[in-house]
Amino acid sequence: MAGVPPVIRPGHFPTRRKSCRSWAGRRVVVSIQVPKGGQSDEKEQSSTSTSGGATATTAASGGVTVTTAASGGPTVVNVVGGEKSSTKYYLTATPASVPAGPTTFTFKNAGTMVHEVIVLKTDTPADKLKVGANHEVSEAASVGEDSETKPGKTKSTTIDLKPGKYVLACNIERHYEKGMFTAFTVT
Ligand SMILES: [Cu+2]
Repeated sequence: MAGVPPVIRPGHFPTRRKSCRSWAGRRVVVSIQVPKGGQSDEKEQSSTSTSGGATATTAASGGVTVTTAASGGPTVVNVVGGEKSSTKYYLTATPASVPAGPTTFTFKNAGTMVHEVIVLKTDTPADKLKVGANHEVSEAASVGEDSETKPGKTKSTTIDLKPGKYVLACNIERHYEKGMFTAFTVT
């Protein structure tokens, strides 16, 4: 019987002391800020992840790509180019055939030197273009290009393509001769 009161008293005193400190002490501010801060953080995180799940991610990954994907208009052609060796360069286009209309050529320079992509509208086979003394092909038939792009970089251009046969080529000196071209078709 004698042990019961002492147990209860200590329990009440700490409670009262906390209450008193809450009103009179500065520590109250700290104890209140912690739970509120935790709640607000959770709300911010959930709202950010919800809204950013699709929209923010797409926007951050590529401003140019977002425009084309969101509008649903231009067909996107991914062009990749670089060097296989010092004498053999390459250029690929995916897809290699698209329907007529606005087309975005996104060129990724996967090589170690500057490259470009010229879009030539010509019936001449991709590997039969005439090369000048300057080791470049004529750009008279060009309908657009992703100009000189540094290694690892990407450039995009949108061109309203008409049906026909095309050749994509890098026209930096000697690059076409080293195989930096590919056939392309618009239907
Ligand atoms: Cu090149």
